[in-house]
Amino acid sequence: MAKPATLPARLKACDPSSMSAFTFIHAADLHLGSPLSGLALKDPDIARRFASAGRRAFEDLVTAAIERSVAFLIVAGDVYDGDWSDNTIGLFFARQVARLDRAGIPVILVRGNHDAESVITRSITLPASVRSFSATRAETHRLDELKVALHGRSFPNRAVEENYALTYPAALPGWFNIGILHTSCTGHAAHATYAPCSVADLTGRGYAYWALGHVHDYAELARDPWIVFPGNLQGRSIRECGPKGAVAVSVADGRVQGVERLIVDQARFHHLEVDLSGLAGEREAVVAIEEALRPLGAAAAERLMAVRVRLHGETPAHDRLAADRDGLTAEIQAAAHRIHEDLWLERLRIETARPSRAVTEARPDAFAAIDPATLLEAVDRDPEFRARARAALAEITAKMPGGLAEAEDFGADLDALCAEAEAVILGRLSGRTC
Ligand SMILES: [Mn+2]
Repeated sequence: MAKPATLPARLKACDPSSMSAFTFIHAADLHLGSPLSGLALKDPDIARRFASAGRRAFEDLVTAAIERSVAFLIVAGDVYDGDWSDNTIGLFFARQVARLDRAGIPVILVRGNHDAESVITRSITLPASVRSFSATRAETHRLDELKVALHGRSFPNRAVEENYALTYPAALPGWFNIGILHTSCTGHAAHATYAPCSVADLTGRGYAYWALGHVHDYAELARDPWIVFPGNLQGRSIRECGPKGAVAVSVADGRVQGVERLIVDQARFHHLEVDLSGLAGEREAVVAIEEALRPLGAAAAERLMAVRVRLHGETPAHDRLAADRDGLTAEIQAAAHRIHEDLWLERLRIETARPSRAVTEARPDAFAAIDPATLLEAVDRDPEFRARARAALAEITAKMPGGLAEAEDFGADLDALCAEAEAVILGRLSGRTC
């Protein structure tokens, strides 16, 4: 009994908050129930694996929280992507937070624009250790044993234009204060403006850590105090590239000692640019693409990897590449599989160009008078043709299912479409004359 008795005696000598050392996890934007969009994969089994990546990422985060015996888990908004179509996604979250509850790890969350009170119409009872914040005013949850004060406010509706940060209470003296806020902060090109605030508004509260959510890229806005966007847990499309996850924040003596990214994404998106300048043929092009893909095998590791390949540069192979898009797509996919079994071609963009002189030089005499490339370029510039092409595009776009036209960037660039059509025609012509 002598040993345990000495510890409280030492604790009493100092302020308890200065003695405690703990780690917590800060996550945001789980977007559970979100479909991974824009994936050009036709295999339904693969598509399903991509679609379940967000749930598996959260499962892994919960496992990491339990293994590390963290003190608590914060989710700074957008647990759900939107209203549940049935109870499946709500039950999934309930099951995961119950794992944390059994491990003695409380969960503290605010609602964001995607899971605002008015957006989510169903509910499932969560363990009592899961605490969420009011949507009418900022409030404080205290974890007495750690002397941690968590300040937060939920979104009542999708759009919050008020500067929520200014409504947050002053820091509790002698406590470790954390602000939890779903916000676009000073603005982000890819994210709508919600609960806008300045960095100065946040630092002015006197908290030790700001757990932000909403912006899907990892960002440290400040380190004194720490103001962090952990990014979303799982990238959902080619617009959300690179490693995704949460952060583990270690605290000792009432101060943040370190912020470590916990990468838990189960599927990753990557943009790959391949310069084919000067390469003579299709085979050389595929070899160059395979070499460019190779480093992604290591990055993929145990996860799915979706890569968008953009080919560019002036190459005599241009017409052939563009003329047989399906064949080239299959060859690139096969090259990707030689590197890693779960390296998937998300989309192929052929933006190479024909070397400007090569076309006319390569033409046999019979074609010199009527050079098809010159003819096509003239058609391309013709205002009447362009007007008809735009009208046709508008007609097709209107008939595409909701959101698809936008997701595919369909018809965004008439010049690129014309260049591709031109290449297809020239590729087929050269195939026939060679
Ligand atoms: Mn959001």
